Amino acid sequence: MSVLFSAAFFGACPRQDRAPAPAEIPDGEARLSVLVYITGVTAGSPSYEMLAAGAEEFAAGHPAVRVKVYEAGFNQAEWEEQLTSLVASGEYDLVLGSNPSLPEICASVGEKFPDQKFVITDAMYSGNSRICTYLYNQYEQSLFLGYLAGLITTSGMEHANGAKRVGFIAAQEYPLLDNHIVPGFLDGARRADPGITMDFRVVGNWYDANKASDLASSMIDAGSDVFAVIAGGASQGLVRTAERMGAYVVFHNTNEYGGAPGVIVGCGVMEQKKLTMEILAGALEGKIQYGSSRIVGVREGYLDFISDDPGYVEHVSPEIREKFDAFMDDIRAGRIPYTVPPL
Ligand code: RBF
Repeated sequence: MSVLFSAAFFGACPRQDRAPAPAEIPDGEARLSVLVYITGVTAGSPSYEMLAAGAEEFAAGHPAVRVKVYEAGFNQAEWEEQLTSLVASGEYDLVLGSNPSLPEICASVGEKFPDQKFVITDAMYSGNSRICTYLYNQYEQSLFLGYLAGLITTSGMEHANGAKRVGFIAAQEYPLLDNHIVPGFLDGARRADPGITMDFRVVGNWYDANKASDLASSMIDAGSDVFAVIAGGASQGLVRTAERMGAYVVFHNTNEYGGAPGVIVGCGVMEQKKLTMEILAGALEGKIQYGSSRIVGVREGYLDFISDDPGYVEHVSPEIREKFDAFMDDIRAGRIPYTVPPL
């Protein structure tokens, strides 16, 4: 995929069932049984938390919908086998998940169970009649968070040093991270100042906050003063170290300002809960377009920056906010040209 976006484009498992008594189901409303397949652990990973919350909220408002949330745990080698046995039960009309690596697993499971349907967010896969995907335009979110990081690292804000260096801590490398999230962040930072460099390091898993903390500490010593992090539960290690040593963090996907005021100084938002509820509404009405994939970003209403939180307003200098708010307005209006690399 290579699209110019300037104009118009484009473990163990706690189980939670919503099994309403048949009498509650309105006449004519189809029943829908949904497996929410969490590829990891829900707690600490906002994209999973929002997926589960959206599905449960939808089920709470629709007696005909039954939702089971299954946490597959961190052993990625087990995911396909676990999903296969869940699907083999024949209990679920729909498997709902959120992970770039899931479509391939679903395609393989679907070959054995041809009637199974899958909707996966945070992924791109088309041409399989059992699978529908929605990809968040993470290049775009990383672009604006990177721009904010670039403005801060080159500023006179309290913890900004003279090194013009930003840090990026990732749990693991995968195509969406390597091709969209990291390049978008660097692109954004360099729009603030082309001389900015980036220190990129990998934790090795999605839970080891101590390792993330050690990495952050050595990165701060090496000059990074503003960080991005895509590391699920491990992210908290960076946040605590940035708090202790004096550095800033911009956060993808969720409002984390309150977790470390004055340290987390910029948060994007991913409307995963909204999208989840829309998907289930579509599934209930039989309107999901299996085989298709859709990309959703700021202009489509699924990504944005949270600019009205005290964590931003009270802790980022007025000069930076003025520049960044103007940039966000341009992003929202489609006035910032950029090219999304192939995945
Ligand atoms: N993101 C999380 O927040 N927590 C996770 O445990 C997690 N596990 C992942 C495992 C794999 C194999 C891949 C490819 C991605 C994972 N992600 C996880 C990343 C997530 O899907 C998403 O890309 C990022 O959260 C950025 O939006």
